Amino acid sequence: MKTDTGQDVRLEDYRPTDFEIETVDLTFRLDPAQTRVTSRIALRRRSGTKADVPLVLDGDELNLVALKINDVAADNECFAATPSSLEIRDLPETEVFTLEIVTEIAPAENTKLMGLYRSNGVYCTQCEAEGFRRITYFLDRPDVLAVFTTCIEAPTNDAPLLLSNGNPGETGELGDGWHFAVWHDPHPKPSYLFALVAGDLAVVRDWFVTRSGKPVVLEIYVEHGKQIRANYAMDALKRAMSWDEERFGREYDLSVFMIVAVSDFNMGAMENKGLNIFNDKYVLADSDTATDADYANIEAIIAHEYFHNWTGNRITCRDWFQLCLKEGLTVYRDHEFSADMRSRPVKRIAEVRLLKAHQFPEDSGPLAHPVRPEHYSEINNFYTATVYEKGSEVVRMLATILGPTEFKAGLDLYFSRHDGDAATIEDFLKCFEDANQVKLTQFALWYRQAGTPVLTVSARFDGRARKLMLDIEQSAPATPGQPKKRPMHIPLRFGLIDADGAEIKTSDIEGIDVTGDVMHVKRRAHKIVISKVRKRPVISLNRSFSAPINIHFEQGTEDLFHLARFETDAYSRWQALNELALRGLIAATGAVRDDTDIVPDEALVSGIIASLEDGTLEPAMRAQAVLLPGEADIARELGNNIDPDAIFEARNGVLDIVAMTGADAFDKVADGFTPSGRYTPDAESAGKRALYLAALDYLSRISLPADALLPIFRSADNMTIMAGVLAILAHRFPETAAAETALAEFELRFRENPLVIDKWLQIQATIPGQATLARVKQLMGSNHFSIENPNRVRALIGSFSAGNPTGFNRADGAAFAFLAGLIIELDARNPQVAARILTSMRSWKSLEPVRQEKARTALVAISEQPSLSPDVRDITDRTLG
Ligand code: 0A1
Ligand code: ZN
Repeated sequence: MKTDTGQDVRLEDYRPTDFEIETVDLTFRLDPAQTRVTSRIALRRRSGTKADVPLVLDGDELNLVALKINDVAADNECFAATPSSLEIRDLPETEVFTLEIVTEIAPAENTKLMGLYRSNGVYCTQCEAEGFRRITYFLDRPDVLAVFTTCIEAPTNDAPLLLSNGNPGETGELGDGWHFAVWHDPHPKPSYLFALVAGDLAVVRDWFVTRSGKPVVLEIYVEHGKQIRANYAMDALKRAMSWDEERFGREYDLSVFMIVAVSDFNMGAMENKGLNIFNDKYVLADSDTATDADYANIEAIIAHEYFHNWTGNRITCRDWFQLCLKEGLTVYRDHEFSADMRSRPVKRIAEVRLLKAHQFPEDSGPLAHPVRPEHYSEINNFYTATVYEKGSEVVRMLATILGPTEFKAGLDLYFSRHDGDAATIEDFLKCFEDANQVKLTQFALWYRQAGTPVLTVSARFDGRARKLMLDIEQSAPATPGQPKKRPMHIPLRFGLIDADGAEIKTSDIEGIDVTGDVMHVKRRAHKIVISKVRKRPVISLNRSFSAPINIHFEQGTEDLFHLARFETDAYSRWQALNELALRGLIAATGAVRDDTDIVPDEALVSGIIASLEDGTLEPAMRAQAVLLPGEADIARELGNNIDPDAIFEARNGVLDIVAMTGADAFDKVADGFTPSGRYTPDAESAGKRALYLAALDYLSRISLPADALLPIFRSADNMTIMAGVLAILAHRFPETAAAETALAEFELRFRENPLVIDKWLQIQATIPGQATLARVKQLMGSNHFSIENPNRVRALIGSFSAGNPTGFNRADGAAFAFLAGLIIELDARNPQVAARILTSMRSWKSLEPVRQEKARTALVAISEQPSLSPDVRDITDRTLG
């Protein structure tokens, strides 16, 4: 256990190390129970560091076997070793000296999956953020950059494959059935980017020639027999490599790029230099086992990790407070990549949905923190939607504010000025300032202030004077530790649409700076006058979601319908329809709680159906139009006193009405888009499948009973349709013979494929209603579940707690109590995953009082455990507030 338990680390306390590490020579003698790690490090005392300053290296659950200083065994008096640190006094007086540190670790017993561990018989590592210190004592922080050479020794039988970062070097036999391989990484890097893989894996090989003509061997390592399922990942990798050259001028810099898929992984994937390690869920795909969403995720994550080679590896972070420097920027890059590979507006809708579903609740609850936090007690808990997704939105806003050419100039300067550095957000912003002679002082607040800003807008049109008056006020809610906020620079894309649906050109705007179609909201209040507007326009605000904010604008439904029909920006058409639907769902929830009838807004219903039928729209867009806001969206909008059962009932009521009114249209779509021909994972085909499934989902409310869905499920020839129909069956007709039969057939067919079984677990965990808790408990007892595997835990427990509002928020609190028990059990094995799952309780204070009290009791039960990990302790304390 770490000794720095619960210690508050503060950004303001940052100071460089007293020593630098120039080179690291690692030798691993691999053994599941007793791996011996010999680390020779060449250190340099920084100028200004006094000779009597001790060297304190980080460790975590380490066991020191031997220590040499300048090749001489160290005297016991001159060092102190504990599992979490190695302090060396009486160092040589020379500026440069070497240490040789021998530690022993047990990869097979490493259940935290941080450091060196075993996954399905394969040795692998995860070192971000602080895993390297579980391998050897080191200055384990991102601003210590060293050149690594790694020698791996292992029994040839057990581990024919020996990989590490950089370029391959010498290999050979050692006798007694052992062999070795040496890897050298010429790029200085922080320890969190170190990686090692050893085992028996198959490889898929390809190549890429960079635009300056350098050949790169590409290798994806997977379990034997799964090679064919790595082809899509390889294709995505090659596309990402050329795209990064074209769009951002970034070329790859080693002769080999390797990806290894492992089945036990705490997160999605990891960008280790030259040797990315992936959760196999984000590598393996074929049409029988992967859905369209899986393909899209694989494409995005392969690209994300590859893009880190520049934004993260060549330029890394000075300290972990700067995590968004690499993550926000890299997410922005992968979003742009997917937008170019697929449909830009559909991708934007997906991004906004995700942001609102995960980041907005985080930003409005007890776990809210700035994109660049200023203190933390456990860094693992800061790999959040705020750092990643809002971090990406902040970069997007920078691009919007500056304009494409200026944004590119700033980014080019960043790449050239900071190549090889461990940089900060200030360094990043300075590049955009210097390249464009602008000041970004106010913009920088986006990194420092937590909470989703709110723009309150009112509009008045004076026909006589031909003036449109807009009053805009900005505010931001209080968040933990930040009661007051300063006004931020909010880039608000806007447009005015006339009665015929044409865009009104505006040239005469007072009260705010405008560039192109962007208003620069900077003050707390703006009184804006737009002149020369002949007729009353319909106002469209925050086009393409130019800023991650909430807008309070009492815009009439007529106007929203107008936008839903005529907005020229496709994303904004969806936004208008979605806003209307949300209003309808909120009204319906009120009706359910008041025990009155749900009165459908006819215009809304016909608007939804019109979008469904609109053949000029791409199918994916039509699917998005009928995919109404979810229960969580409604809850977020309501904000407090949430009764998930009422929301569920209301939403069902509205969907039933849409289904009945649009029965013919849904029938036509279901017929017209019935999949035929060979499956291909491209976005266009995926859009058609999404539309088909959306139609089936509606029809299942009226004319498509479970018995009719079963044959559709049985005849599906790809996983998208099969899992989609299975979910409709299980969720709409729970416990019917047809649903249970389909679930059983699915299990029988895929019982040997854990990634597919995850879908089976997830579908069941998200069956709405009280009864699901018992099912989850029963599934935990099945041989498909293992608390040791993070994917299984996320599929069953994570989907239940984060994706089943009625099942998880049972009024009797039984599911909260269940989760508390599980978190305590899981925490003892894998604190990082336990802490992450526990964040599903973050919005407990917005529940109605009875559920709220039950949730509090469960959180207190966790909190009262004496031996919680720092990870779970941190989340529990902050959640309880
Ligand atoms: N840097 C990775 C995310 C990551 C973070 C922590 C991990 O282990 C605790 C693993 C991966 C990324 O952004 O993809
Ligand atoms: Zn990342």
